[in-house]
Amino acid sequence: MIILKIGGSILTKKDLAKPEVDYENLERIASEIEESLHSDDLNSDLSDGLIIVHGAGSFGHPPASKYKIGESFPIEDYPFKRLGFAEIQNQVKKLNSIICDSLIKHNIPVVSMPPSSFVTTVDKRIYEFRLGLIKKYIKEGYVPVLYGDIVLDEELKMAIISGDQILQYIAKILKSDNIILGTDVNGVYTKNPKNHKDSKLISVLTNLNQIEELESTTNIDVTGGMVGKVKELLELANLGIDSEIINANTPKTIANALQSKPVIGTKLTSKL
Ligand code: IP8
Repeated sequence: MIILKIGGSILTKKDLAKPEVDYENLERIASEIEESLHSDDLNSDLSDGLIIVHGAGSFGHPPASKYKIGESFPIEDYPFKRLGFAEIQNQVKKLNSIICDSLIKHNIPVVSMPPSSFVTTVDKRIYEFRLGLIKKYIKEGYVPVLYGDIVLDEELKMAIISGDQILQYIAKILKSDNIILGTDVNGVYTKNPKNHKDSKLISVLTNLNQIEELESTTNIDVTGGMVGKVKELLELANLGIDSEIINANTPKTIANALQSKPVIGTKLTSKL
């Protein structure tokens, strides 16, 4: 089985304050997934099923930061925070609906699974999760689509869960060994490639010490940008589950990765 995460920075115009879909990227990626699922030499990992997880981009991060989700608050602020919850949940659901529209147009039998309806967290980490239902959909030939969302938290009342945490959780339980993260850069660099010309792409990443500067991405990202992703994926690597970070902005990269063809990127592993 393959778990594919598509970053919010690919599917939305993430640096803009207002929510806006990047329709060009969405259309291209949907057609790359369609081509891969219907290719004649379908690789065995893909024939075992596909789960898509997407980020929230400009639909989720700006309101999550505006409402300071994840910080503790006095109880009299709860009505305001609840409205924030509603607004964020509604925004990311809208993005998910647009993404699913495009995937359906490309003949992909998606089933949208909003995490806020079946996931809870304790101190921002997943606690309850209805994985059995996802497994059933996969068995029936559907492609479940999950996304970064806002959920109930036992301690903080509400928390943001990133698509990366969802991906990590599912991969861990299903012991999936084909995990692909499509981002807007070629992989993990020694320094943020957007700010440092002398940064180098790390082709195999086994630990955080290989990264010289652990700064977050420049755009508003409440879930930690590339550093957040790397931490989730290294945790998987330590359990023997490898993954790769690739550039979903480069045409054909998602298609090639889904079809197990070589692509430029960073492999996260504990095996040298
Ligand atoms: O874009 C964040 O998910 P991510 C979810 O995968 C929200 O980090 C609601 C900001």
